[in-house]
Amino acid sequence: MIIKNPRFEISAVKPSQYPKNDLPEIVLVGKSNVGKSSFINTMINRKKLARTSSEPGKTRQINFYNIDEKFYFVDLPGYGYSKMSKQEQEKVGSFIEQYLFNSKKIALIIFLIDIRHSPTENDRLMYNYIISSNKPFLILANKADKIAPTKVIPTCESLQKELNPLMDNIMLPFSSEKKIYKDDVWEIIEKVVNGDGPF
Ligand SMILES: Nc1nc2c(ncn2[C@@H]2O[C@H](COP(=O)(O)OP(=O)(O)OP(=O)(O)O)[C@@H](O)[C@H]2O)c(=O)[nH]1
Ligand SMILES: [Mg+2]
Repeated sequence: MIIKNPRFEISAVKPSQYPKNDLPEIVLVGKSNVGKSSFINTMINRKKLARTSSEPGKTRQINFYNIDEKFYFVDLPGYGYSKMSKQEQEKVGSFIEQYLFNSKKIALIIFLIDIRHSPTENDRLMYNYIISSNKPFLILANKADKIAPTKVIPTCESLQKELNPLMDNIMLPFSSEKKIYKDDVWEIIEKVVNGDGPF
């Protein structure tokens, strides 16, 4: 997909602030610091459209990026940042739940986990939520540049075994640093956005 005019549209903290149109939404979920905001920048070839930080807890609201009036990338806050106050963690958790529960336009959930670590307890909760939501999803084992290239595929497979023993979900490695698997992910996004059925 050739992207011409990606733009930040709105930061929302409640459903009444979500965009009021019918564009499909592709939402990024995952723990804090796993690379959700960076993923958006990578996909659209912009360094700083979505704000990122080496400190976890950067994204605190629900940010909608309008991609050429075709779809939205929805950047959610991450979960599980232990240094955030309990109150703030609860607030962020309720933004995530409220969005996932209320939005009728989610076309694809992109679930990022860190390729270097076993899924966390919160990752498992998110995985179970996604399965029960019945929405299309894709799991990405991010930061693949951080491990040896020969280990990328086997590590991705063993992570998938942990999370999805039946191995029937789609899980790919990804790296915003090295841009690996970017084309494969675009292919899936295009299918979803064009309503071309299962990918
Ligand atoms: N090496 C490497 N670093 C990455 C990759 N993706 C993101 N990062 C780095 O990880 C840090 C966190 O990235 P963000 O994109 O802000 O993470 P996030 O998931 O949006 O974090 P929150 O907004 O706190 O939930 C930044 O320092 C990024 O540069 C990747 O694929 N490889
Ligand atoms: Mg972020």
